[in-house]
Amino acid sequence: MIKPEIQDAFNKQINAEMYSSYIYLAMAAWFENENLTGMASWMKTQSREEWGHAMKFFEHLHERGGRATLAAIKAPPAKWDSPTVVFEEVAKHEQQITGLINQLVDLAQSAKDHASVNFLQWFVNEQVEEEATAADILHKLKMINKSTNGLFFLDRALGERK
Ligand code: OFO
Repeated sequence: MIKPEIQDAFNKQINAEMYSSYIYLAMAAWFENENLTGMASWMKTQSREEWGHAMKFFEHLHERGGRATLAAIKAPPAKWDSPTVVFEEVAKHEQQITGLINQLVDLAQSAKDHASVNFLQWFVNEQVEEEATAADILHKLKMINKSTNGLFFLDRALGERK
């Protein structure tokens, strides 16, 4: 049976992952409006992945005899000044999520909840990838600066994400 303090913290993380899904969907809508359909498609995939992250916590809670409780999801922003600003926010957001995951690991370790420590390792690894991907796209956007050609090719490349 999962301890109440771990259950509470995991329920908060479900909300944080749902917010991630929501903000990336909002970014997808912004990119659609900017006719950057490759970036919109990348964001929709990212949004679905985040929903999947929330579901991993949901399933873990129920497998351990706990219960997922769902809270209201805060409204994300609706517009950004440029693709670079969007990806700056993605990078910052993922760093915050990494911080939350690390806090969960600390909590699970101090509660001696080995199953949760083990479960959280997937997220520790995932965050390394998430931060690296966001930094890489941001770096490319800064390299191409205001080149329309560069943006066109980056948009096409991001649209190839499965
Ligand atoms: Fe972006 O990794 Fe979950 O939130």
